[in-house]
Amino acid sequence: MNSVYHIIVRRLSTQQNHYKLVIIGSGCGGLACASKFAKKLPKDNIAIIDKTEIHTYQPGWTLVGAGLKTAEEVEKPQTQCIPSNTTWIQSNANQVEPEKNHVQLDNGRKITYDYLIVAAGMQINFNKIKGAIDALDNDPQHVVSIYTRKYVTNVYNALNNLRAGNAIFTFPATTIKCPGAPQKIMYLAEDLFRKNNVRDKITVTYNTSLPVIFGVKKYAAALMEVVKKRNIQLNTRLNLVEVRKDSKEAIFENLDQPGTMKTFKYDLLHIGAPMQPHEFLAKSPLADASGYVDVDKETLQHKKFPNVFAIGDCTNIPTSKTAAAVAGSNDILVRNLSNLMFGNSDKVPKYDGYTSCPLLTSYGKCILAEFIFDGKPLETFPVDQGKERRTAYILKKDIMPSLYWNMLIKGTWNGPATFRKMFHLGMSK
Ligand code: UQ1
Repeated sequence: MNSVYHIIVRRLSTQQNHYKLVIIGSGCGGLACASKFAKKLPKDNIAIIDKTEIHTYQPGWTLVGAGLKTAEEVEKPQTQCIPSNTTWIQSNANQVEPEKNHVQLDNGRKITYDYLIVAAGMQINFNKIKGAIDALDNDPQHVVSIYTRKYVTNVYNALNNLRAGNAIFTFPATTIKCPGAPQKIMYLAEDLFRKNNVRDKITVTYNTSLPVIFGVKKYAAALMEVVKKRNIQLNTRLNLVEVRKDSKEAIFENLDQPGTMKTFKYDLLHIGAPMQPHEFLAKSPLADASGYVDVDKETLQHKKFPNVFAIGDCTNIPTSKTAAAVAGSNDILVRNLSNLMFGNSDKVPKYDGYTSCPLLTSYGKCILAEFIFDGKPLETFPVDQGKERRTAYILKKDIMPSLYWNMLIKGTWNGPATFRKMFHLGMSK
C-alpha cells in the first residue's frame, strides 16, 4: 500500500527528466525512429520532444495547392502518431549540450539522455525576402506559397481565379526541403490555366536561383522537354529578394552579377520559401559551419558525439531533403544505434543517399525521380521513370499518403529497395 502511495506521489510531484533515448522532433524522421525503438525498449525509456499538436504529411501540400486535397486531409493529431509507450514532451527544444547529454526545453526544463536522435527538421524563413510576409498575409489572391500551413490554403483559389497576366514561380537561394515542389506547383498551375481556358492569356515563368532546372541530369533533361512543350519561361540564377505588393513587382537579384536587380511585374507570385537550420541546432556543437547537424552520411551517427544520431532535413547529409530520404535512411540509423545501445555488432548497410521526388507535371502525370548520392539515378520500377506517367501520378497522389501514415511513421517502411531488387531480379531472368 505504502509503495503504491509512493509511486502515485512520485508521479504527481516529479517529472521524469532522464530517458535512455531522447528524440528531438516528431516529424516523419522522429516518428519512424521512435516507432522502431518503441518495439525494442520498455515504457519510460523514450521521450520525443515537440510542441506541434498536429502532424502534417508535408508532401501533401503540393496536392492541397492544386486543389486535389484539403489541408485537413493531410494532417492528423500527434496523439494518433506517437507510439503509445513513448513519452511525448510537448515543448520545443531550445538548446542542446551534447558534452553533458542535455537538452533544454523552451520552458527551461532540462532533459538528459543516454542516446539522442535529432530529427528537428528545418525552418522556413520568409523574412529573407523583403515584403514577402506582408504580401502573403495581405494579398493572398496574388502572392502565395505551398510551403506553410498558414499560406497553403490560399494557393488553389489564387491559381484558379487567375484570368490573365504573369504567373511567376520562384526557387530560393538556400537549401530547401522538397526542392521539386516549387516547380511541381507550377506545372499543375499551368495545367489548371489550360483547363480554365485562360492559358493563352497567361505567361508562366520559373525564376530559379539554381543554374539548372533540376540537380539530376536525367530528370533535368526530361523537365526541360516539359518546359519547352508547355511554353514555360525559364530563368536561372535569379533570386527573389523583394516583393512590392502595391505595385505587384517582384525584384530578383542576378546571382551571376551580384547587386544587379531585375524587376518582374506579376499577377500571381508563388514563392519557394527560403529556409535555414533551426537556430538552437546551428549554434550548438552538433552543427557544422552550415548550421546543419554534422553526421556521417552513411551511418547517420554524429561525427563528434557517438551517442548522437540525426535524420532528415536537419542533417548535413548531401542528398535532397524529402520524406523518401527518411524512408531510405531510418532503418540504417536505428540498426546502427541499436548496435551501440545493446552492444551488438550486426552488419548494417551504408546509406546510399536514396531520395525521391515525384515531379507532378500535370493533373494526371508525374515523373518519378529517384536518385542517390552524387545525383545518380536509382529507379525502383523496371520502366524509364524519366517519362511522364499516369502510374507515377497515382503513386504520388493516392498511394504515398497511406504508405506514409500506415508504414513510414509506424516504423515499418524502409524505402523501396526491396521492390527494386525484386523488379530488377525479374528483369535479369
Ligand atoms: C517514399 O518512400 C516516400 O516516403 C513514404 C515518399 O514520400 C512521400 C515518396 O515520395 C516516395 C517516392 C517514396 C519511394 C517509394 C516508392 C514506392 C518508389
